[in-house]
Formats: sequence, C-alpha cells, structure tokens
Amino acid sequence: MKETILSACTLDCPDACSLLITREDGQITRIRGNPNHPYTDGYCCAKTQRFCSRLNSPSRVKKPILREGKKWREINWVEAISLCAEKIQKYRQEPGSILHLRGGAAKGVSKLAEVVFFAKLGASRIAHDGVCDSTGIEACIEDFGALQMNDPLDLLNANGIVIWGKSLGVSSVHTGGLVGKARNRGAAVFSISPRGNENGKFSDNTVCIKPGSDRFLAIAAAKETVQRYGLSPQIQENSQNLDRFLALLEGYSLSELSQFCDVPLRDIEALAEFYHQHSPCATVLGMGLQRYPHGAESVRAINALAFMTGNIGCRGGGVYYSVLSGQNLNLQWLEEEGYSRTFPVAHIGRSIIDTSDPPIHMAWISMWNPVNQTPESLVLSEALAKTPFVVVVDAFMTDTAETADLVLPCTMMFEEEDVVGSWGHHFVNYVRSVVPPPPGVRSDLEILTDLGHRLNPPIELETREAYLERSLKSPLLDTLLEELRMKGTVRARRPIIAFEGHHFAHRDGKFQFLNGISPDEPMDANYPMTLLTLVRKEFLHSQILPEEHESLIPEAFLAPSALENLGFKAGDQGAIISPLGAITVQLKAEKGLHPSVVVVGRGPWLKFGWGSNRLIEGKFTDRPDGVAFYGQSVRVERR
Ligand SMILES: Nc1nc2c(c(=O)[nH]1)N[C@H]1C(S)=C(S)[C@@H](COP(=O)(O)OP(=O)(O)OC[C@H]3O[C@@H](n4cnc5c(=O)[nH]c(N)nc54)[C@H](O)[C@@H]3O)O[C@H]1N2
Ligand SMILES: Nc1nc2c(c(=O)[nH]1)N[C@H]1C(S)=C(S)[C@@H](COP(=O)(O)OP(=O)(O)OC[C@H]3O[C@@H](n4cnc5c(=O)[nH]c(N)nc54)[C@H](O)[C@@H]3O)O[C@H]1N2
Ligand SMILES: [Mo]
Repeated sequence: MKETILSACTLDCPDACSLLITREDGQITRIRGNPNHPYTDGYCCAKTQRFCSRLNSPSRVKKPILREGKKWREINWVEAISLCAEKIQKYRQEPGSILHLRGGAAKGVSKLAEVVFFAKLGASRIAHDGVCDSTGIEACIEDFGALQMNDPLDLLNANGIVIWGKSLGVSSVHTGGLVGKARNRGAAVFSISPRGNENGKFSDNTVCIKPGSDRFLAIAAAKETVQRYGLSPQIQENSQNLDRFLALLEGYSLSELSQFCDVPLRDIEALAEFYHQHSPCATVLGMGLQRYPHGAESVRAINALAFMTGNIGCRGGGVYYSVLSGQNLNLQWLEEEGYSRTFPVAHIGRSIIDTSDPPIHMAWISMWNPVNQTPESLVLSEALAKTPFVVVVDAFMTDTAETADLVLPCTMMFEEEDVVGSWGHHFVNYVRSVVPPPPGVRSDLEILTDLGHRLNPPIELETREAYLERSLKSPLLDTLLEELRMKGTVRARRPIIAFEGHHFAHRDGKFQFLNGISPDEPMDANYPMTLLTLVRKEFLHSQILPEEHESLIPEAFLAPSALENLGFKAGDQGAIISPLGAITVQLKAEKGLHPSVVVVGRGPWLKFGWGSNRLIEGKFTDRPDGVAFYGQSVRVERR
C-alpha cells in the first residue's frame, strides 16, 4: 500500500522542514518538502531526502551492546537498564561525578525530557551550544537586547541582501530559495566570504575576505558610511554608545582596515554604497564568522553597520542570525538549574581529566558525537576511555560510541512522535511517527523512563503526550496537540518585523553600539594558514554511514595561487598539520578562495582515518564557552 504522510524534520538545521513522506508497504520510499508550508515551499535538502538510507542501514545498532575487553557483547534491555541503574545508584551520592553530554542533534520536544532527568539527578553537564551558535547569539543580545529577527519570508521585501558568511546552497537551502526569489523580484545581492564566490550563483557582487576579519570590514564600511552619507537623527536618538562607536571609527584609517581584512578599498566603498542604495537591505549572517577568537566582535560590528545604515526594524531589512528553537514553546518545565556543574565545550577531554571535585565517574552521551565534532578529539576519546562507566545512546557505532562501555540503540527521525520548533523561522511543526522502530530499539524517553523507575528514590518523567501537550501551552501558539496533529504546522504569533520602529529589547529600548574591536593575534610562522571545517551538502555533520565513507575522498581545497606557492599541483597528496597532529588529504584547487585558507568538509569519522577535530585546539571565542573552530592555524606539507 502506498500512502503520503505529513510529518516534519527534526535534524539540527534552521530550515526545520514540513515534510511529505511516502510510505510503501511499511517502508519510507520518498521524502519531500510540503508544498503547503509557506517556508518549506515544496522542497527539502539533500541530507533529509536521503535520510532513508540511515533508517535502513545495515550498520544500524539494534541491540544494547556491552564492552568486554576489546569485544562487544549483545545484552538485553533488562540487563542494560539494570546496569545503568546500578551505576547511577552508586554515583548519585556525588551526582556531579555523573556527566551528562547531551548534544543538539535531535530537535523534538520529547528530547528535552533528558534535561529534566539529569537536572533532577544534579549531574554535571557541558555548555553544548558553544559548539554551534552561542557566540553570535550573545553578540545579538548585547546589541538588540534579544535574539529576534524578521520573518524570513520578509526577505522577499528586501531591495538588497548582504550574505555575510552563509553558504546558501549548503546549510540552509530555503534561505537560498528566498534569496533567489527576492533577486527575481529585483533585489541585489552582495556576498562576503573567504570562500570568494561560494554564493556566486545567488549574488551580484562577491567579496573575498581574510578569515576571521569581518569586524574590520564592517567597521570600514561604517566609517565610509558616516563620511559619505552622515547619520540620520533617528540613529542618534535610538541608540546607546554612539559616541564610543564613532570614536572607534575615528581610530582607524580606511587603508588600515582594508589591510586587516584584505578587502580592497573599492569593495569597502561598494559595500557602504550597497547598504545605502539598496535600502531596505537585509543582512543574512551565517554561523561561520562567529567561530573565531573575535567572532562576537564581528557579529556586533555587522549589526552596528546594518543599524546605522537604517536597515533594522523595518520591512525588507533586519539581520537574520537565528532564533531559539524553543522560543515559541512553553518549556518552563525544564528546570535546568538542577545541574550541579557546567563545563565548557571547547576542551571536554581536558575538563574530564582535570576535574577532581568530584572526578567524573560516569558519562551519559546522547544526540551527540563529541569525539568527532568537538576539538581535541583524541584527548576526549582518551578521557572517555578512562572514565569508569560511559553510556552512549545512538543508532550507530560512531567515534564516540567506540569509547563507550555500553551502547544503547535509539530510534531515529520518523520513528517517534514529537513537536519541533525551528531556529530559522517562526513555525512549530508536528512530527508524526511514520514507521515503527526496528524491534529492540527504544526512544531516548523510553530508555530514561525505564531507568528512572529502577532508581531509589525514583526519577519520574512524564509521558510523551504530556510533554508535547505542555510545550504547546504557550501564549504564542494557543494550539492543542490534537489540533496540531491535524494541521501539521502552526505559525507562532511573532511579529513579521523584529524591533519595528527601533523598539529594542534593552531596558532603555535602544540599540547598543559596541565599544571596540581587537587586533588579530600575530600568526605563528610555522602555521601560516587557517583551517575551515565546513558543513557538507549531503550530510549533517558526522551523520555519515560507515558504508558511505568508502566513496568519500579525503580532500582539501586551497586557492590556486596557494597551491602553486607551496609547490603542489591539484591532485597531489598533502598533509594538513596543526600543533596537534596531521591528516593526509588530496589537494584540490578552488578559484576564489582566500589564499590563507584550507577548506575541508567536516564530519567523516576518525576510525576511518579522518576526523578534522583531531587537528583543532580547544580555543574559545570572545564569549564564554564559544568554540573558535575556525581560528585554527595549520600548514600544508608534502606527504
Ligand atoms: N547540509 C548541511 N546543512 C546544515 C548542516 C550540515 O551539517 N549539513 N549543519 C547545520 C548546523 S547545526 C549549522 S550551525 C549550520 C551552519 O551553517 P552556516 O551558518 O552556513 O555556518 P558555517 O558552515 O560554519 O559557515 C558558513 C560559511 O561561512 C563562511 N565563512 C567562514 N569563515 C568566515 C569568515 O571569517 N567570514 C565570512 N564572512 N565568512 C566566513 C564559510 O565559507 C562557510 O561556507 O548549518 C546547518 N545546516
Ligand atoms: N571542526 C568543526 N567541528 C564542528 C563545527 C565546526 O564548525 N568545525 N561546528 C559544529 C556544529 S555547528 C555543531 S551543531 C556540532 C554538531 O555536532 P553533533 O551534534 O555531534 O552532530 P552530528 O554529527 O549530527 O552527531 C549527532 C549524533 O546524534 C545521533 N542522533 C541523532 N538523533 C538522535 C536521537 O534522537 N537520539 C540519540 N540518542 N542520538 C541521536 C546521530 O546518530 C549522531 O551520531 O558540532 C560542531 N563541530
Ligand atoms: Mo550547529
């Protein structure tokens, strides 16, 4: 029998699509975007379309497995849960010795029950958001007072769009779609990236920038704007700290700033002119430019430029960074404050090793592959191997699962019911369960509910239905679960225009200009290039099947001039070397890349000889916990 079922994507992606799933004889055979959803608009990305291969992969773990020396032994769920209960019972006297490593890979509301469980226990946790977007979020809150943005569909009203470090064809295909439509309606598009023309097909003008230096370009364009066009009285009235900001602009010459970001003066002028002439002009900010030691300063400088050119709080304008995926839901039940300690995410391995009060005895890792996806991978892998009891809940034997004592097999997307918010738009979607999970596989919630019952005193979780119902009890939604099940999607009552009329969320209602910017740290001559580990189109981070690795070639992209200067030809083997180690890659030339950059796609697994985070040192951005992944210096040598 062939049926079409309305469900939704829960992958960690801003587009959070409403999906139509074709099910034939109990199997999913096609996944496509819902044509009746205003944002999804009838299409979805490559990684979601091909999700069936993950559901049906022969590599999927379907039974709990326990480490015995170098081997794994299948055990049943009663044994598995009893073992976990026994360990938690033993360590809960000092609950901070239990480390909860919860990632953000699965976005449904039911996945948050885990927070309730480990917060009730008083466990330690990791500041997970630092791996992704927290630096930029903090920067936006400092400027605007809150993390808000215009409705993405308002991009269609823009006269100009500046794409500031977001790969439109890769990381958010619907932003790409809207930019394309806006362009068809006459909007002009200006893109800025160290990858030169990565958004070439979406853009009228592309600028190649030195990695991590956007703050200099934004300040330069701001300086040029003041000189050429002056400042409107509203900008002065509706902001705080303007004098300091103007002094900051005075402190640099345009030619200095041009040198710092390696962008010619004519492009700086063109950018200032673009914001002025193409008003209302929207700014789309990717997450890439905040993954640097001065990432927050870059985001703040760009926000300041967008504001002072009169492009905030209006139709067709605004800065699009992100919103919180839970912002439209009622999540008051989370009670996160129960956790006893929070460790930064930049060097989890070192934190585990160095912590003594109390030391870590047990780790529970779910929805996350931190050995692959966080810096200093090898240190973390070693730290987990030494931790007395490590549980990994996953569907695959990832690099992280390989360090576990016990692996618990979990359900995947389309195998359980849920409700999901988005970090890129204002809709909340209903996630219908489309296929049953394979026998022997349980959801995260089922696992913890069972475990909670076995503890003394028990930790009680609520039912899935109760969590979903509660989460919808938000004044912004006013929808019952039963209604959402029928409709599939609801738009939260958020204004189309954020900060309309320059009403900002700070107590004084004003926009806050940044105080200053920092110089770049001098490059170490031994490591003169910058490693960018970018997302791949077909995969979500490390969600690459073991069998898919066979057809992947480890490759790195350099500017043709950089290859030539190093004495390489395209196709040569080379080693990317950082102070932490080396990986061997095939070198490719990419026109338009900044000559100081080496680009690799992130995600392939360490156990197959990859794992770019082996090379990345655990350094912070300029906000607590943010990880400066793209601040990594490397060199490329012959192998
Ligand atoms: N297919 C696919 N889609 C995804 C994901 C995935 O793994 N695969 N992951 C999802 C998640 S969790 C996230 S956070 C997003 C991430 O997606 P994005 O927000 O796009 O962030 P990044 O991929 O980190 O970087 C985006 C772009 O910034 C550019 N960039 C790097 N450094 C700089 C710089 O110094 N200045 C400027 N101006 N640009 C710079 C790079 O060229 C890069 O293409 O994608 C989401 N979507
Ligand atoms: N070098 C480098 N590393 C980076 C970044 C970078 O720019 N450079 N950026 C990073 C960013 S933006 C992010 S968001 C993170 C992403 O890091 P991760 O969240 O680790 O990303 P994934 O590789 O998607 O791994 C998620 C794992 O969760 C599992 N999973 C999926 N659904 C479920 C579920 O329902 N339950 C359970 N228990 N498990 C599930 C998947 O099978 C997979 O193994 O890492 C980042 N790491
Ligand atoms: Mo992310």
